[in-house]
Amino acid sequence: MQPLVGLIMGSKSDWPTMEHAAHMLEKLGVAYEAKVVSAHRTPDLLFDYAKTASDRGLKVIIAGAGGAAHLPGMVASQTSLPVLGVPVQSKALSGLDSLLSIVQMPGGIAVGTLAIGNAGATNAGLLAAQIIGTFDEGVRKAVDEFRMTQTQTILDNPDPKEQ
Ligand code: RP5
Repeated sequence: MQPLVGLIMGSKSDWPTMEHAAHMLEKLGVAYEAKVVSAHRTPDLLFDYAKTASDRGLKVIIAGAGGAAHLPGMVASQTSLPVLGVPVQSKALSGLDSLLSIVQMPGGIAVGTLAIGNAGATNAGLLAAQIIGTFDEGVRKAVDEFRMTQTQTILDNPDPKEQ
């Protein structure tokens, strides 16, 4: 299947976080490609990836990085596709460095910044699916069903002492 979402990250060490985005995309039936693309270690690859993304059929890019996390912003500078940034939780500063690096974009180049860590990666997958769902009926239905199931699961199990 033609990938619609590009799931990129600065390092293989980001995968335990970013796989949460992958799981959500898989759950919702969204075709994606996953790749390590580093702003600092492979800058030429970053430019090539971002510049060719739209022509290759991608509709959304999810970019996760930690520390001095320039990847989402630099990708956004090279493509008009929507870019969702996931701040990976760093060891030294618990991801606050990643968050601030990603969220504080100058006006004129947009990155949609998610929460630090696993929840942010999960929601990046969900938000990407919601964007794809604006033109793909099957994905839109999968998102609606996911949300209904989530709600019903809580309504069916309201006792916090029970598993
Ligand atoms: C960033 O530096 C990566 O996104 C990663 O979160 C962080 C550390 O990378 P490694 O040293 O673990 O490869 O570019």
